Amino acid sequence: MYRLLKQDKKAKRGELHTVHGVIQTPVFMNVGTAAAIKGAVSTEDLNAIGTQVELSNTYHLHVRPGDDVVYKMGGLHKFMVWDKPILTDSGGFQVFSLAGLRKIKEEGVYFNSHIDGRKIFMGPEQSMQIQSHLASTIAMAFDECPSSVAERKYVEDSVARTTRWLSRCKEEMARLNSLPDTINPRQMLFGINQGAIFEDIRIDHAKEIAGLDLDGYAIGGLAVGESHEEMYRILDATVPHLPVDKPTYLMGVGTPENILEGVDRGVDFFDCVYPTRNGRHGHVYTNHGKLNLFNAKYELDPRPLEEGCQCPACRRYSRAYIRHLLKAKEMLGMRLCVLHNLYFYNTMMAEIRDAIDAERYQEYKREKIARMRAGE
Ligand code: PRF
Ligand code: ZN
Repeated sequence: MYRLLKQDKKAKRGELHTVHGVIQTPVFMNVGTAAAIKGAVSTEDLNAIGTQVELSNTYHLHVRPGDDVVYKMGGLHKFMVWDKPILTDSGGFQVFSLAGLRKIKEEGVYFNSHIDGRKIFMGPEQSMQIQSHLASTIAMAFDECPSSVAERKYVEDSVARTTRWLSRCKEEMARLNSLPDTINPRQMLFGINQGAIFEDIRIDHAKEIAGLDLDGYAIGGLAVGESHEEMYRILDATVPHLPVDKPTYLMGVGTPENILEGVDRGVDFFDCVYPTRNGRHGHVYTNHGKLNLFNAKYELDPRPLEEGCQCPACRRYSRAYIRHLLKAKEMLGMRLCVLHNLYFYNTMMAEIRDAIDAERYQEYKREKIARMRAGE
């Protein structure tokens, strides 16, 4: 159940009540694709850096270790020892971005596993069954994410199919939630809006799925190659047609600035691999822009990654030491950068919530972006 606590212009401050606890929104979900945050980050670490929700992927866990293994181990929460909310993405997007040869049919998608090439079929029912086995807090509907340059006719047909798939997801989820041996019988379902960069298709689709009374609504198919301005234009057009009394989730977004702009347009949930992926490459986020620790100017820099940061890396270690670890390919180097980056994102979300509470979101956003753009 979502409670809208406050609105500051279009920015929403809310709470999503789940069987695994309450999520304060706006929130950034920390990405652990294969039930692990890349960079040797444990679930104890996640608790220490302010993580509210972890995100994993249906497709990856189905391929390895297999959702039957996770189910037999009591579900993802027990398996990875994380008792707070988990959102699982449906597999749709990952099949399109990762899998080899694939064929899209009305019943679902035929594709080859990116691990061993084995033939797999996934449709809305299979995706719901796998996510029910994983027993995540929130399951995502099975969708198709058309390319940002797809032609209008292709997008129209694809969105119509995604809508039919959504009805099948809803029906299957209701059936699974009523079975006696389902681990999480109160699993939530979020629908996904698509329509590439065609505003009218987006709006029609948003209106259509808004009537299905789902637990939340995602906007998919963005941050797939279009410009930031195009993404903001689609958000401006689409979000007003999604229910304000349900959470809105912008999938796979983005940079700190993208998140600040998304919140400004009414988005509650975000996820992105940037903080983890960039951290593993020695790129760290700060209030004064992004630093590349491989830069020679940090060789003798005794300062923490960010002055005043309370993350596990900045409380002890210098830029010079972390730079050395990265150059020596020591795992600790990556780990510290990832912890700092996730802490930076999670802390920014807490600042965003405070700013909306205090009705000074515009001012906060303007200042934060200006500071990050100004650099060191
Ligand atoms: N659909 C799904 N997952 C996603 C996306 C999508 O369109 C995106 C697009 N940015 C990221 N993750 N199911
Ligand atoms: Zn830090």
